[in-house]
Amino acid sequence: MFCFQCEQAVGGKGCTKVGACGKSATTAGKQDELTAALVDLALAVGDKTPEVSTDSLVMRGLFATVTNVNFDDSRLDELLAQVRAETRRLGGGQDFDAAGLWQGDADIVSLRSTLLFGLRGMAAYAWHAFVLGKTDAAVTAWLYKGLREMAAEHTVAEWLGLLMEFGLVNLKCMELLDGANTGAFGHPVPTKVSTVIEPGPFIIISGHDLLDLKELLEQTEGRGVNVYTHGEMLPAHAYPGLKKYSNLKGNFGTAWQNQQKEFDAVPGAVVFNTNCLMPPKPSYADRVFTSAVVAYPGLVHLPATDGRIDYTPAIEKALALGGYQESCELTGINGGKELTTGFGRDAVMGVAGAVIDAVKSGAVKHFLLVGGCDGARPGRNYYTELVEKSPADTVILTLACGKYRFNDLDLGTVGGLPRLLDIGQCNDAYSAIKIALALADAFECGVNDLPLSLVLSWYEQKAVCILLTLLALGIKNIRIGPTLPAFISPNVLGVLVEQFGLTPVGTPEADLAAILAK
Ligand code: SF4
Ligand code: SF3
Repeated sequence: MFCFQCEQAVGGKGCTKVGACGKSATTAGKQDELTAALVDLALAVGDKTPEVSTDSLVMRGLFATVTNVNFDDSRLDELLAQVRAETRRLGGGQDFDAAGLWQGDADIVSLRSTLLFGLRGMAAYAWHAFVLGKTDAAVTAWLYKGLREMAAEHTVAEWLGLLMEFGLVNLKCMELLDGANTGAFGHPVPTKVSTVIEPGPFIIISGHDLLDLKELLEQTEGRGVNVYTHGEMLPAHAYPGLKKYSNLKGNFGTAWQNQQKEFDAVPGAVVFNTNCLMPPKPSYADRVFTSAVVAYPGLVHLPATDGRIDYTPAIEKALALGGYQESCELTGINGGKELTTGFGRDAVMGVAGAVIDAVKSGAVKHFLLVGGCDGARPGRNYYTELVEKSPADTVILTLACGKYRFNDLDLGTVGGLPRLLDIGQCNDAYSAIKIALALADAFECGVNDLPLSLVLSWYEQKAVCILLTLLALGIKNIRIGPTLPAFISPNVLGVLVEQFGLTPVGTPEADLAAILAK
């Protein structure tokens, strides 16, 4: 096997025997085959407009190869058979060799892989919008185009051009998902989220798919089963269309990489509807359920009819386990008990006047966007320390699961605003971009001239597509860590540093000093 798509790539180079994520060599091989089959399908589609069922297949096929999503070979076989059948129906063949994905000149492999991983991330976002009935022709068309490029020869300059084109398409995709989520559930409103687990049966839901959560809330309502969010589901509490359910209680645990510890012998059921699923420990494997694109051998996969998930097995498990006897007080990783979320673009722009006044009066000197994916590496304490050490006249904007490094800290207020503003999930990077553009507008300058610095953490392929969007928008001097992607070759890194000022994170003290001197 060879896989180097996430931040856990062994030795900072790649996983070759077994994935650090728990993916087997067989599964990795099947994911490569599936990717190659998707390239063949895209070639067979050519410039025709495919059917919606083909679009859905391409999104699910790409999504199934994202880190910590699908570990189940039989489901990958099913997808592979569907993709090949559709390719044959369109008159195509099995031409693209999976081995070709990771071979060739180091810089070309680097650039081509970056595009492929970005495409996988975007497919996940496109899928979430698709299940809410929203598609964008340019986004869907680019999924096919991007796949076709895997089989094409390009110069370094041409690959870089494609990455920038893709970054702008991914912005459209995040806009599409923003519209789908806010259209279905309203605009997020600032909301305090409890970390106390009440007595009685409960289900924990982890992932990014808000529609799946809504269906779980409907199916558990009146059944005596409470629902708690986990990981990237936390921002769901802020949506009016979801917070109205009285059985949506609070948030359980922290970011994905702590799940094997936090779910140990948990007396409730756990449902994963997207990444990040880790191989479950025996102490809780019997109570973990997967849905939609997520799958793991031996775990019950929730059945679905016309996309509507039947949560009965999880509900029955939660009722049988019975939950905690007494209230269970959990905390964040720093011991804090209160989480606040819901500072999406609508909420922040609603107080734009106060934000602008706070900057003009000098109460707020700098905005730090500290966000992205969390992970297991010890160096990720950097993000906690950076936020803890940032001065009282800074506002911290955050999003995605990296927020769990500091979202239980009490950072107080500045200029009448909370100092820590959780914008939402990783895809709400769209909201962050809108907020930055609105600030630039208000101060009549470019985003790069604002007192705003981006310090990002990355783990998997959704972060790759978001980074490409930020670069395509011309946003410069982004700091990225905790380590650089294994798939970025030294020469490609050189280009990113030179053209975009992309910088690896250093120490919290040195980085803060440099940022605040801006
Ligand atoms: Fe390794 Fe990450 Fe690939 Fe898993 S997804 S095999 S940890 S590089
Ligand atoms: Fe987290 Fe997996 Fe990336 Fe959506 S849940 S941000 S890592």
